[in-house]
Amino acid sequence: MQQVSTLAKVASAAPSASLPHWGIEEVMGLYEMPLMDLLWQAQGVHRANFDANAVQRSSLLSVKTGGCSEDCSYCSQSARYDTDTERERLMPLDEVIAAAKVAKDKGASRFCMGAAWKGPKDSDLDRVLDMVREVKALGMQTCVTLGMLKDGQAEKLKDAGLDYYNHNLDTDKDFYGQVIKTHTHDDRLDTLDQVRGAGINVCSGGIIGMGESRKNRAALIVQLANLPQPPESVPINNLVPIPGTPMAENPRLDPFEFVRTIAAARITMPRSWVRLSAGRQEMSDELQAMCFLAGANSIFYGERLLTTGNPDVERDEALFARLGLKAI
Ligand code: SAM
Ligand code: DTB
Ligand code: SF4
Repeated sequence: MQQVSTLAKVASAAPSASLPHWGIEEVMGLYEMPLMDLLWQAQGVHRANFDANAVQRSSLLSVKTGGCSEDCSYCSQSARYDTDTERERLMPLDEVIAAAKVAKDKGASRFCMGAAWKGPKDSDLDRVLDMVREVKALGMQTCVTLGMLKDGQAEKLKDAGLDYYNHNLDTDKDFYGQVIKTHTHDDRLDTLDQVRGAGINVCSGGIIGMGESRKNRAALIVQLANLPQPPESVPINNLVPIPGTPMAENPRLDPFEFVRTIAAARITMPRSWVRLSAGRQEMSDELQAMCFLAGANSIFYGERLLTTGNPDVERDEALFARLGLKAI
């Protein structure tokens, strides 16, 4: 019975159909499928909605680093943990533009600027608005991730030309309090509402490998897929364990569980870009290829994420060539 209803939903993932509501048991059912069947199903959904050989590339820049008031247990930038990350003030505009030009020349289509804030002060937001305008003027898509937004801030970002706002649900609502105590899952949802209301594309996903259960992972996927409108972009991050944080010694997740999470995101959010995000540096080329087969069609591109490393451009170019992937 379970299998029948899931298959019907997958069939309804055709580009023109309205999107169904997902239940936790159904998504658990996806996770429990034999891996080859799951990949087959995910690949079918992927091909019905996207060019299966095209991968979008976004470059990241940390424009304000460290010293964050929040206590996210995975994060190198929280002021509460003794990590190697050096604090840096909000970057001058010219340095941001220079970095965006380099990213564009290397082949990134989107430039994402991240700030270690609980949320931006209006005076800081004004400086970020200039960054958005100038990056947009280079002909790149723009994305920022600045934390929680107050009334009116999303509209200002929209007016400056922002294409995407990244704000991850990060983990299942039921597990959230074990990872973060300084704000709530509902706070995150409020900001997503503001972003959506301002007409900005939503980028929202999560991190796995934080000690959550499979059911927590499935619940995160359900919570993302059942948003009033699914995010246009869904980053799936594998925990990068950061020395000094409470998650420094977390055991590594089975890589196939990561692949299953990508497939579950692809099947439940058929028209969203699913991004194979943090943790790629530690992945083999073969594991990354399996993630693309599971329906990932976007990556972070360039040597750095925010404070940690990412595969270098030469390695990614070689991987794209070996797999016959085209960059978009
Ligand atoms: N402060 C803002 C916020 O929390 O939304 C923006 C920056 S925050 C670093 C952006 C996202 O990076 C987090 O929501 C989390 O999903 C991801 N992230 C941070 N540290 C990570 C880590 N060690 N491993 C994997 N993902 C991580
Ligand atoms: C997202 O989901 N992953 C990116 C981006 N959005 C901002 C950040 C990953 C950060 C990994 C750890 C670090 O470099 O500090
Ligand atoms: Fe701050 Fe964002 Fe890191 Fe949380 S994830 S500590 S809000 S920078």
